[in-house]
Amino acid sequence: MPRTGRPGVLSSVSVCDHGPMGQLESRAGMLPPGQRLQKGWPVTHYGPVPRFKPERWEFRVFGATADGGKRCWNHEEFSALPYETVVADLHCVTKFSMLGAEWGGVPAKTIARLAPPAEDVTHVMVWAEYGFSSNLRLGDFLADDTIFATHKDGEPLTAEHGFPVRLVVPRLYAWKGPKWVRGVEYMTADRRGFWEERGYHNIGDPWREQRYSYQEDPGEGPEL
Ligand SMILES: Nc1nc2c(c(=O)[nH]1)N[C@H]1C(S)=C(S)[C@@H](COP(=O)(O)O)O[C@H]1N2
Ligand SMILES: [Mo]
Repeated sequence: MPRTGRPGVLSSVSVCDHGPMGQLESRAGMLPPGQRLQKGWPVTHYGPVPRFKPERWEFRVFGATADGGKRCWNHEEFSALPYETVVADLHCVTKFSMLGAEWGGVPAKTIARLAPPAEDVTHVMVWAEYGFSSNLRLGDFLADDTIFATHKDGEPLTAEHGFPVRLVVPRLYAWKGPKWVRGVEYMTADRRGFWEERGYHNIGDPWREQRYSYQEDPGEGPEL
């Protein structure tokens, strides 16, 4: 895979802008502008770590589905879904980045294949325990490297990192990847999630440094 910079070195990424759906593969292992490399893996989230209750847990796809119904997987069923891995970086808006983790789990596009969205779906809301949520454009959700991760570097996630399932969206800031995911809502119009309502950018592309909602251009997010 060709690389235009050394891993962990901030180079002229801002001039190689391929647009909102850009060629992010070529940027793997590089630091977006304003980010610094983090050794180890810090824990960052709002609120308490939920306790996993296997008998009550389900992963639910709802909203504007193609057939109008809902789709649920219990933990056993979810664990049996086709497992894939993605090597990808995680960029926190508080400016640390973790590079080169191997995430294992179920690609979001697999979920969308098993529980397809209606034709007019434009966005998804990913829901987590305690009502945490984050909204994504359907294109970011369906990107090849967007994955509902159950494992990192071959080990099951720990509770504080999102066990049993967290979303990883390597092309966006890490708040767009809820830990402790419980569901996906297909939407025919955009709506802001938890951090997007509280001052963070509706799209959150780290390569464009889309950190805060005041940076949004017209049309990049629903009115606040
Ligand atoms: N449910 C939930 N998921 C969340 C958050 C949160 O507050 N709640 N914070 C996000 C943010 S801001 C970051 S940087 C990453 C951090 O993941 P980590 O703690 O595994 O490093 O989780 C994201 N997922
Ligand atoms: Mo973050």
